[in-house]
Order: sequence, then C-alpha cells, then structure tokens
Amino acid sequence: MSLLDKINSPEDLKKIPREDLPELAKEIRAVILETVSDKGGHLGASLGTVELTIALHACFDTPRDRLVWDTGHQAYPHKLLTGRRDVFPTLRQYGGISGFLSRNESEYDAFGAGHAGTSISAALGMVEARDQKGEQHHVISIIGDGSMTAGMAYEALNHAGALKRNLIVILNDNEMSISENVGAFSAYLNRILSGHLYTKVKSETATLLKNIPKIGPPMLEVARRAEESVKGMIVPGLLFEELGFEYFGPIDGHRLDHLLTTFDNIKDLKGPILLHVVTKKGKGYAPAEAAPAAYHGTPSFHLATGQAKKKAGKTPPSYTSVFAKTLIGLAKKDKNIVAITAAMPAGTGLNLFAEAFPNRFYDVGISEQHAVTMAAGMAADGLRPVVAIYSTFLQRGFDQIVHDVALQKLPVVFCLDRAGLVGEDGPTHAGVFDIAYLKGIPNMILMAPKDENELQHMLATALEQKQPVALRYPRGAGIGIALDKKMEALPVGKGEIVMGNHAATWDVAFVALGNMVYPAQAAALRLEETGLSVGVINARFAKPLDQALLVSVAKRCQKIVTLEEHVLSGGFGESVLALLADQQNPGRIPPVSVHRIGLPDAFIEHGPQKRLRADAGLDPDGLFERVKHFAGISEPRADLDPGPQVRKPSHVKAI
Ligand SMILES: Cc1ncc(C[n+]2csc(CCOP(=O)(O)OP(=O)(O)O)c2C)c(N)n1
Repeated sequence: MSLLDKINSPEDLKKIPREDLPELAKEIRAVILETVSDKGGHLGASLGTVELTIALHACFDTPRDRLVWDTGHQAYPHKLLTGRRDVFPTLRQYGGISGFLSRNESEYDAFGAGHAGTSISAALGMVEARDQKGEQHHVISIIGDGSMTAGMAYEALNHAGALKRNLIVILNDNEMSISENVGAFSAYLNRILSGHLYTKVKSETATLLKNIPKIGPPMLEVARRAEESVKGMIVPGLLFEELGFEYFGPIDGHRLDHLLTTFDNIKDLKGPILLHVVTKKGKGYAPAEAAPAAYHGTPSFHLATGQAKKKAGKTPPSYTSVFAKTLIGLAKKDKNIVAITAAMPAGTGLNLFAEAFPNRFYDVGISEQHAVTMAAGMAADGLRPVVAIYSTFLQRGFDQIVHDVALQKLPVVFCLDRAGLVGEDGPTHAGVFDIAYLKGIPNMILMAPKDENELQHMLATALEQKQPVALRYPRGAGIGIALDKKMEALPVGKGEIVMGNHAATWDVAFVALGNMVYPAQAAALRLEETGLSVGVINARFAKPLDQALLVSVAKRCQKIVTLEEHVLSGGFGESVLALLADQQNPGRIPPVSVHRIGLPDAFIEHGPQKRLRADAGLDPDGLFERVKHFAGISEPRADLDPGPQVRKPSHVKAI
C-alpha cells in the first residue's frame, strides 16, 4: 500500500513520519501525471505545489484553518490529500470533480476560484469573519507570482497591511504566469531570487526562522531594527514590508524540511505575514520543466515522451488561429493596429502577432481592467487597439468598457475568445454572459460570426468602425470552411437569410446568432423533412439588431425561434423579443410567438463542450425536439416545458 493510499484526510497525513514525506511527494506527482496525461488538465502548476501542499496540510489544521488557493488550477495535490484520491481520475470529466476549487465539492475548498488574483481579498474577508466572531484559526492565501499581476491582489495587500490582522500570504513564485511572467513586479521578484542575494539570504532566513519563537518579541524587535539599517542593500521583500507585511523568504518550495520548519515557526506570529516560496513549474517531469507554458494546461499526452495524443484526422483551424492570422494580415496594411492580451498570448493566438510585430504587442499581465483602459488611451490618441480577452475574463473590465471606452466612443476592438460553453474548465470559465453585459452599453457594436470565414470579415469590419466593437467567438475548431483571401467589410447591423429565402412564408423561422447558425440549419433541414417550411437567419449582430430584417421575418412567419449560446437572461433572444414586441405595439407586424433557446439560469458544470451543448438542447437533435413542439407537430414534452430558463442541467457531481 502506498503512503497516498493511506491518506483519506489531512489527519492521516499528519500520522506519516515527516522523513517519509518526500516519498509521498513522489507518489502524488505520479498520480497527477497518470491522470493528466490520460485526461488532460492543468499540469505544471500542480506539479510545482506538491511539497508546499503537503507541508500546509501537515502543519495547519485544515479545514478549520482556511487554505485559499488563488485561481485553483494548482490544487490537484490538495484534492489528493483531502479525500478526493479515489475520484481523482474523474478530474474535469463530465459528472466528475472540478479542475478548480469548489465549495460544493469539499469542505477543504474554503473558497472557489478559476479567475486569478482573488485569494488575498477572500482570505482577508475570512480573517475579518473569524475576528468578528471571536474564532481562532489561521487563514492562508496561496498566490502565484503571475496572479500577483492582478490589480486586485494589491488592493487586498494594501487593505491587509492597514488592518494588521493575522493573515498569512504565501507567494508561490515560479517565475511563470501561463507564459513568461511580465511586468516590473515580476522583475522585482527576479532580483530577489537572483544569484548571490538569493543563496545568501536563503540560508540566513532558514536560521532566522528556526529561532524566531525562542528569540521572543523584544529581541526580534532589536533584530528588526538592525535589519532596517541595511534594508535596501540586502533585505528582500522590502516592498511587502512597506505595505505592512512581515516578509519571510525566499525559501525553496521543494524542500519539505524547510517548508515544515518555516510553517511551524511562522504560523503563530502576529500580523500580516508574507512568505515567499520558490517553486518550479512542472517540477519532477522533464518535458514540463523544459516547456512550462506548453504544460500549463495540456490535452492528454504520452507519459513516456510528453508528446500530445493527437486525435485522428485533420481538424479545421481554430477560431483563435483564424483571428490571429487575420489580425496579422490587417496589421500589415495598417501600422496603427496594436494588440493587447492580459496574460494569454498563446490562448488568444496573439503570440503569433507578437512574433510578427513585437513592438506593437502588449502583454499587460492578468490585468484586464488595465488592458481595457490602456486600449482606450491608445484609441484616444490615434492607435487602433485590438484587445483579445476571453469572454469570461473580460467580465473584470466592465466598468472600464463603459466609462473609459464607450462613453468616449473610442474605437477599441474587443475580441472575446471562448464565448459560450468552454467545456472542461467549467463554470468559472464559461463565456456566457458577454451579450448581457455588453448589449446595454451605448455606442457598442456586438457581433458574432457563424464560422471562421465570417470571423475574418467581422474583424475587418470592426477595425473600420469609429466606435467600440465586440466580437464574440467560440472555443475550439471552426467549421472547416474555406477562408476568403480578400477581406470585406460587412454592413453594420445587417443579418442575412441563409436558408429558405425562396419561400414566401415559413411555418417557423430560426433567428440564430454566431455558432448557432449551423445547428439551426441542420435542425431546419430535419423539420423540412416533416413537411414544414423553415427559414434560417444569421443575425450576425446582437447589437444593433437588423430591425428591417426581423420585421420582414415576422411578416413571413408567426413562429420565431431565437438561438444563442449564452444565458437567455439578458441575451440575444431577449433583444429580438423586445424588438418584436415594440413593433407589435404600433401594429407594424402581426402577433408572433417567440421561443427563445439558449442557456438556462444556472451555472453549468464542466464536461465536454459537445455534451454540455446537448444537455442544454443546443445541438441539432435538441433544437429539432424543441421546435417540433413549438411548431405544433408534436405533443408538448414535460421535460422541455415551460422552457429552458428553468431547466436544470442534468449534470451531477461525483461528490
Ligand atoms: C482574471 C484571469 N485572467 C486570466 C486567467 C488565466 N490564467 C490562469 S492561470 C494564469 C497564470 C497564473 O500564474 P500564477 O499565478 O503564477 O500561477 P502558476 O500557474 O504559475 O502556478 C492565467 C493567466 C485567469 N485565470 N483569470
């Protein structure tokens, strides 16, 4: 029986002799590698936190002591040590455990996450809750150096330093975000770690920490004052100290002996503490150590070689790559085009742009708010900024979009990759709210391409506008359609009829947005086989809507189905419904019935995109079933009524 097999909770971990813990670390790495190589997932960060996690659970009393992991992608060791060993192979699988932390999943997951930079704020909130209620336990935030590029982290440090309560922040410094970390703070950490200073201070710190409880407060004060005089010369972490934190480290995050001693020693110190721990992303697996960015999040791969397990057959280019290549083409003709990413150069495809135009590319770190306002500044002074941020992460920049971009009618182009259901990353990453948060903003144009070819034209269209434009497109491969060589600007606010234009009237019409156009066509063909006449409209624009087209559709057909991969609440269908209702008021169109199809008012758990779409009834089969009833050619079905708004996802958790 392995050591890990004996651990059903951190209590069991505490029974293992400390000298055996390095062996446990090996076992944990092996299990993570086995599962992630088979299923895919976030590998590098979790391999880097194995010793840190063991030491935390060995020294602290979890779940009474709260561990708040930032982002949550590095918490696979934590899952393995907190009762989820047996279900670990279900990681990120449909119905299985989440790839992130979730309060629904375990009492050891003190705070859920998926977006970066939240852990110090959440931990500080827990500190206040503890102190307000007169409870006694530790609260520990574990945050990566990449996540420290998020402005929120500084807002929290600033507040924590002033409150002076007992809080431990562990800075897990592996010098990487997903890609290389960026910015002046990262350079500061590098200086702390570099060469002589690091080696010298590392050994001194270990001695210092061992002795702290014995020195006692008065002596410590003397030591501190002595230190003050040479601060700036050799003392690392001055920045944190100025912010009101007691800084310790840097220590080697793969030396269990150092970690255990340090935690034992610092845990009962008073006030806010920052412990700087140095780890290696991908630790213990050579391919991941050598290429940490590639193994941050990885599809399944062959363990022996690190080679990806490629799917058979050729897949069409992704929306991401078509976006990037189109942008490069457009930027060759317009030197004012610049591109901004918030720590996602590879994910957004902008790494290709960076190679082509290194001086016109900006990685601002995990700073979506700053990215948006910086783009506004660039646009104000004549550049054409393209801000590529996943739909889910742009939620961070809402006020900046309203106040800095739209209010001033600045021509910033927002490219929202991963719009819609994203699959295995689950609800923290689903891009299903962007229409709702963008459509109410004056001056905003909002479009969604039906395929990757239309994406090219939409990007060209967006860059011709004198106002802000947002372009939403899904995760994954395109349709596989031929890509036009010549870019063509589309008329703003105009949709197109893609099926059924020959018929004077329709029994039912689909008005579909973005990637719902093809499924709508597939469902329409099946409906036509039953003898119905069906029209399909590619709306192209969620704002402004094509009023003339919608009015003409309503005159041709009194049953209209709207389709979107987005929550129904605040979505595209709601806008169409409102427009048609307004038109009925002055009697310009006959009464029409509208059936909105989209995502329910629920957070949809992780699983394959295809499966999640099928669950939500967004695939051709689901559409056919729903519309059959709406069109009056089948009996009502209880499971589809009264509509998807209240339909719960069928997905159940393993735990
Ligand atoms: C708000 C937000 N923007 C972008 C991301 C995508 N993202 C996930 S992890 C990560 C890098 C985090 O780096 P770090 O905190 O150093 O953790 P590491 O993976 O290096 O352990 C990024 C950019 C995110 N999760 N949240």
